[in-house]
Amino acid sequence: MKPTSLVLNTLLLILLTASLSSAQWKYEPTPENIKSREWFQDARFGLFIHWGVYSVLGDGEWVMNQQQIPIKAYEKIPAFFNPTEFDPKAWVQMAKSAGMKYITITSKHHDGFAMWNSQVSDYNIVKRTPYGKDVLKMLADECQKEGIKLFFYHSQLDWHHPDYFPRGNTGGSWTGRPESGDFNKYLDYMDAQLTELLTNYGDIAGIWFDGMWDKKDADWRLEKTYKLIHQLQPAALVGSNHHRAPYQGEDFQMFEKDLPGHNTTGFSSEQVVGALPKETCETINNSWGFHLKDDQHKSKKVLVQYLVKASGYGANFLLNVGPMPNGKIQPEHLVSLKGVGEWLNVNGETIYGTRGGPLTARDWGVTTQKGNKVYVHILNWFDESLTLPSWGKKIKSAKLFADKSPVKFLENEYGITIKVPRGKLDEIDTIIELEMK
Ligand code: FHN
Repeated sequence: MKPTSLVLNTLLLILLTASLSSAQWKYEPTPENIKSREWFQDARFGLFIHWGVYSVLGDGEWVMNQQQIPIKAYEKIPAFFNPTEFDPKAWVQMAKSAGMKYITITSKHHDGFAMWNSQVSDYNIVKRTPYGKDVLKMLADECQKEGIKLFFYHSQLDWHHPDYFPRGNTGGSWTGRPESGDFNKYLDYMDAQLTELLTNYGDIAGIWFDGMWDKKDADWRLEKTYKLIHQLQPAALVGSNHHRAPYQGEDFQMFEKDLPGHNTTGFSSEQVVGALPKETCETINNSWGFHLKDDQHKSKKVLVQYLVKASGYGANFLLNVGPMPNGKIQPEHLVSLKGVGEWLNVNGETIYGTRGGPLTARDWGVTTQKGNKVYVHILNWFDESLTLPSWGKKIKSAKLFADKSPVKFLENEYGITIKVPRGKLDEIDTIIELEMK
């Protein structure tokens, strides 16, 4: 029987309304969310943790794809993952001592393995490993106790699920998955696992998505997933490492291994710096997941200067460690984190609660600001005087932050010249505190 024109018109109207409503979706963050964004920008420094069964192989978190390990073989690895020395208390204390205010840990990376007791799939740490404990629950409880906020990194890209189809640029036929599948069924699965993470683990500060770049033109149903997150936890912040301008529903913009607006890695060619709170992430050596041979451990100076530069750009710094399969953090990284914490113990006032300074970044360094204070962070300067362009406000006083000793300054048509005795220059960061009138 031919459908009447009424049926066809009605169908057309439904389709049109649906497409219009999604095209017109305007995300309005809740008051709780706006409050979270302020907290996030004040926090400035977080710990990124990439931890999964891949750490058993000690070859980074991409080992499944790089070695083209079929799912049938990769599924043998969880049986060797037994992190008996995992101590959530020690991890949280390490983060706090480093001056970090939040932790972002991988709940599921691209290998599809759930690091929590998922009821949606038994491909998880409780059901498939001899360790058999829900490490995310253990960490969430400790974070709650210690006042450290917890984000979950969640990979949209999945090299294990059969319905992640059509596949993208990675996790190809070598995985052994069928040449068919229903992507929306996979997204339902992803939403179901996100619901578990946002229901059973207390207050979650946010979701850190990654992997859209694997299928750039796919319909990732962001509106549905983001609405789900904002309904389950209105204060939770959503971010996604898609290297594009932020989408509706996102609450912060992330930059990977680059300061906002820079593109040293080539990841950020399409990325426009938006008005949302910003965060840059970087590895403590050269690897996200545990890598046996990676001894390129960044120095305290490099790490502190990256944190200071990020703050100068009005961005947070999310510094990554990749724990070992026994649940411990590499000793070299414990030392590095301790060093950054010691620096923040002395200079944290010029970082926490600040916003990007009145001057854009310069070769010599950056500025941060808080109230009527401007902090001039001289990172790379050897002369005894430095002239800054005026930003339209007069200086009331100037002092060396380190010892509060007065700093001479001159304001004239050329700008603001400050004089720093060579003997007081600090090889990591010479901070001049300007109090504005
Ligand atoms: O492929 C991931 C990678 O494993 C890691 O998680 C980083 C962290 O920013 N993000 C992707 C690479 O851009």
